[in-house]
Amino acid sequence: MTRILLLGGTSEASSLAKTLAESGADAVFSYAGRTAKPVSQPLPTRVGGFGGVDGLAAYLKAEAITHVVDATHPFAAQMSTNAVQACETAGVNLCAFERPAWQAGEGDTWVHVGTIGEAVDALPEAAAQVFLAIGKQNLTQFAAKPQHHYLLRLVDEPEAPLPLPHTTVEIARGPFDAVDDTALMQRHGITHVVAKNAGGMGAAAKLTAARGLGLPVILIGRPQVPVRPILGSVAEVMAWLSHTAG
Ligand code: 3Y8
Ligand code: NAP
Repeated sequence: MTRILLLGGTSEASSLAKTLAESGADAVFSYAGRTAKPVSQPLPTRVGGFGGVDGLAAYLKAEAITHVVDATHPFAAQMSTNAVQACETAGVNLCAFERPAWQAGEGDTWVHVGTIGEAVDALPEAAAQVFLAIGKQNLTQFAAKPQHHYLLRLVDEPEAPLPLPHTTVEIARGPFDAVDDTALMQRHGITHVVAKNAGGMGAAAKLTAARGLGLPVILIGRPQVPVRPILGSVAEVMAWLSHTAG
């Protein structure tokens, strides 16, 4: 009997959840609990970590999970790594459902970097207006360049003081729109954009806006995760589930 754990937190996970619910699949949706009010899902939903690899392996056994679909964000490298190890231990089928990385197009001025630290190094010495659209978890390293004014877009109001001296905080949850992002970046006189190569549509608006405004984008490459099958559409995941059933 197929029972699915869907590791969520992305637009892909939400679209898969809808199809699974419509098909009457026995599935559980999982959030990390990173945001105050995550978007509700049409599946039974659990929130919070599993307690590392062992905790996830124990959960898979206790819940008689037969398939894990890792539809977490390409930068959720710890979750993806844990899923590979836990599914191996528990003998559970695993696939990733992931969107491809963004590719530069005509008119894009992208500076590719490998880490957050390299993104900080890629910022100029002279004070600039930086749209730091990477969320809340990786801000501290930018304190090495306090001379810039940082426009931060966060999902929730920050609970603790921010680690940067000059900031403007925009509270918003994507997916975002290029027209709105263009107006936002013009309003704040943005000169540089820093982004993760998330891929997908939900966060691409700022790249389109940067292209239109002729601004450079410092683009952080994806972290390494262990090899596992990667599918690119809801249809492929549904086919994988039926091919590996039983
Ligand atoms: C908690 C669930 C859906 C999913 C929507 C996608 C699109 C909108 C764009 C910018 C970039 C960023 C950030 C972003 C986007 C989607 C998707 C996506 C980027 C929610 C969500 C959770 C999170 C966690 C949050 C991180 C942060 C990253 C903001 C829900 C809204 C910057 C990633 O405050 C925090 O601690 C936020 C943490 C991880 C990255 C970071 O390191 O700070 N996402 N985002 C999930 C959980 O608890 O398991 O609250 O409803 C989901 C979405 N965020 O269902 O339609 O699919 O990517 N999320 C990035 O790409 O760089 C914003 O501002 O331009
Ligand atoms: P991460 O660094 O890879 O994971 C850290 C820990 O958070 C994991 O070890 C696990 O805790 C827990 N966790 C992560 N995702 C989970 C999930 N879907 N369900 C249950 N526990 C989860 O993860 P992250 O980058 O903080 O991402 C957290 C969530 O935000 C994920 O759902 C991800 O899809 C979403 N998201 C992240 C980004 C991003 O830029 N990182 C962007 C958009 C959405 P235990 O070890 O205790 O099991």
